[in-house]
Amino acid sequence: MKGLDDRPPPGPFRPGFWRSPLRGPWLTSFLGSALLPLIVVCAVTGFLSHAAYLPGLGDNRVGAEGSLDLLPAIDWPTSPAWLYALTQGLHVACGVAAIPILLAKLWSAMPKLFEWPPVRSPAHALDRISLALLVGGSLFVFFTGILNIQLFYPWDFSFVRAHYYGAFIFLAALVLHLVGKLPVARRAFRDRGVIGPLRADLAHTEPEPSSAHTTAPRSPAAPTISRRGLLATVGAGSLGLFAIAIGQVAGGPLRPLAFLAPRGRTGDGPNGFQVNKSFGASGIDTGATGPDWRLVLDGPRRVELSRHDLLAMAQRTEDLPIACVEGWSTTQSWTGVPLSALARLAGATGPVELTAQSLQRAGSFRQATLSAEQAADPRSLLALRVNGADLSLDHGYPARVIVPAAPGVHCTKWVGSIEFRQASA
Ligand SMILES: Nc1nc2c(c(=O)[nH]1)N[C@H]1C(S)=C(S)[C@@H](COP(=O)(O)O)O[C@H]1N2
Ligand SMILES: [Mo]
Repeated sequence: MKGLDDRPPPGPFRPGFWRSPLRGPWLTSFLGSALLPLIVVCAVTGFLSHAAYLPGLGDNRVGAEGSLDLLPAIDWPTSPAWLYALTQGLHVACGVAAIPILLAKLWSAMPKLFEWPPVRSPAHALDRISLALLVGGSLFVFFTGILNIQLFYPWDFSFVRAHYYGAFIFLAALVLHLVGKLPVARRAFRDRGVIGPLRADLAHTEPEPSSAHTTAPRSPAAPTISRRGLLATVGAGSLGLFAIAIGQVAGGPLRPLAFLAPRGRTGDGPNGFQVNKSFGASGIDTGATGPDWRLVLDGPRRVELSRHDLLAMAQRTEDLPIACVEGWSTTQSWTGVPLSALARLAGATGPVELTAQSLQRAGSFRQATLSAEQAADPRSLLALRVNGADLSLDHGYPARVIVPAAPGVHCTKWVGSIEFRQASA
């Protein structure tokens, strides 16, 4: 008889505790293979979003001054205009679609979390630490992401920074995990076939062979669902979530599918599209946007313009999307004065960066910096009108910035002043 000390504690640490006949290396490998492409899309588009926020320009960077930028800055282009709508729409839709697969995979690998003895060797210890970082990291990035797009912030750390650094921990653990598990998956797919177990209906659902250190059960119960039944349920959940998330980006007939999106239309008419921060929430005094409002241009020359002055300048109309980091986007027809014309009016020559400052006194996003390329693009506007009507207060009246391909956060509303600076490049 074994000594008492060798016996696992009762409950989930006992090998006989886990009885689902569906669990095993094949199921976990299959779910992992389905999850991986979604994670790759999320990682690539996530880092692109970081680049689009222009970390090289202080005011838009991920962290506070002096925080770590783990990736080199790249110049975010202004074409095609829907670039950020696409990359961030994919980021959010693939992230949301990954959740059912992630949960199913955690369920399938659950016995691994209760291995006994907890550490068998130094290699096993490393394996378990990387597993803890993988499970913790994946839950952290996916759930902070979901809560963020639902506009729920039950924490007091910076979401952007935590999600960004969390992603590095998660991806590093994932690489270690892949290196370790690739042989396991190859063996499972070789022995059972990549889709072999999907052919079995409930009556023919057999447990995978159990041996030490696999998740296949020692004493399997009778199946209550086939593997294909389980995977069809998970897959339908994943596809359904993808569809309702992509409706926020695709718009048109797909838009009503996004019924769980917290930012809906705000009624009909030219200004009836999503609002991020409403005028009411901005804390701006209504008087400040009235006839006395002046736009201050701060460059080699200081210029003050009324809305009337701006409307008397040459107007340009562009169809451009607002594309929010939350994954929604909406293309509207904006009319106003090109930012490059305002730069010239302020006496700027050559490439200039600019910072647009809102009338807003408090809160994030009340100013944004644009690169020289963004400021020079003739489609970058200080918009005064949208879809043929004056901007509504909620969409930034008297004037707002709109820039092709940039994240919505660069499109400052209720602009009070624009500062132009010689670009360093
Ligand atoms: N002054 C100000 N401008 C702002 C914001 C803000 O909070 N304050 N939010 C930004 C963000 S994050 C987005 S996505 C867009 C949304 O524009 P919309 O509300 O007109 O759709 O406005 C941007 N401009
Ligand atoms: Mo946004």
